[in-house]
Amino acid sequence: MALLLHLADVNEHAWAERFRSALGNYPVLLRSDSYDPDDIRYIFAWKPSDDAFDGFNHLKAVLSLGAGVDALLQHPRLPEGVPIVRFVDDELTQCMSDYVIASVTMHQRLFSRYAAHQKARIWSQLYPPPATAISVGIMGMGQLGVDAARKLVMLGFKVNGWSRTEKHVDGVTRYAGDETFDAFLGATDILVNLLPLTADTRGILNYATFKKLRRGTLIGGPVVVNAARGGHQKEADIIKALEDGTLSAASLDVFETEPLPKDSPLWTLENCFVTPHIAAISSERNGARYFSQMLLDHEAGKPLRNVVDRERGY
Ligand code: NDP
Ligand code: OXD
Repeated sequence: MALLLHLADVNEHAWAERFRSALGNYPVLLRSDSYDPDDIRYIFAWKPSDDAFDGFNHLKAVLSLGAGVDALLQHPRLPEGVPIVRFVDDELTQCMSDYVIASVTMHQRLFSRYAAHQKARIWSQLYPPPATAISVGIMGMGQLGVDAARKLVMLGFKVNGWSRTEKHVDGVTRYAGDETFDAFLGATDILVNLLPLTADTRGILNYATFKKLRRGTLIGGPVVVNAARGGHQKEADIIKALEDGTLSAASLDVFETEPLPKDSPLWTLENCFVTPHIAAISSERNGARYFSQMLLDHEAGKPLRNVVDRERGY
């Protein structure tokens, strides 16, 4: 019995050390170690290569370092029938809410305009509307969306939440299903994307979507904040919307191609705020603790938690 780590572009050794101290005698292996594939019961994965799961016939679960599992679900040889457990963590949720609140309040206070004015030495007193006049629409009312929604309500914003099924959150206006999408957009000044990337949600941040957002409340026009996946956004459409005023600004943490190519116009558009996919990263300390406890519980006969629904795609 053993746990195998299969991690790309993160510090595999640091994760292994954390897992070893949390798992005690339970073996933790790296791909560079020698082992019998039949001994591997769990694979802890991040951006696994195409052959990552080949030859492992006794897997009990795949553990996803990321909260989002879109890349894992698109893996060409993901073993059928093996449960996938995703990362759910209070600190990660807090970090995402921090990012959302920072972005929303920045746009509500028109800081992107003032940054441009400062550069041009323009003294122009635009009075931002109060938070209570602004509607934030959150797409995706799951682990992350609900927390961000609650915190924005506490700050005084009007909050709309859109999900697949109805979600009740105090102070949040609910919208559920495709048939409510246009009404949700029409009641939203600042659109925040916290959806999982699935066949249904790919490309949802497009020009037609932006055109349906509410105008007239936020000076300059509506704003988009994407902290979920680059596959949700059509970057050509975002650029067009930022240039023609359909959107007054955007905050983007994720991109169609990551790292964002050097020649992308998104880098230099004055009303576009780029961060390098850091809205909420999985901490080694919490991740190793969470998955180690899950693994030990499962070995003791308890059910796995936060198992991904492969059919639904999240
Ligand atoms: P959850 O699975 O907890 O929540 C997903 C939400 O999206 C649910 O409310 C679900 O509806 C809703 N949803 C799914 N499909 C649709 C649809 N077709 N139409 C309307 N609503 C839909 O996910 P999390 O909140 O944990 O995470 C969301 C995403 O955030 C992740 O998948 C990941 O891509 C991204 N992420 C980004 C990070 C970053 O650093 N940038 C860090 C961590 C996560 P319902 O409630 O009805 O099921
Ligand atoms: C995640 C991410 O899905 O970091 O956890 O994007």
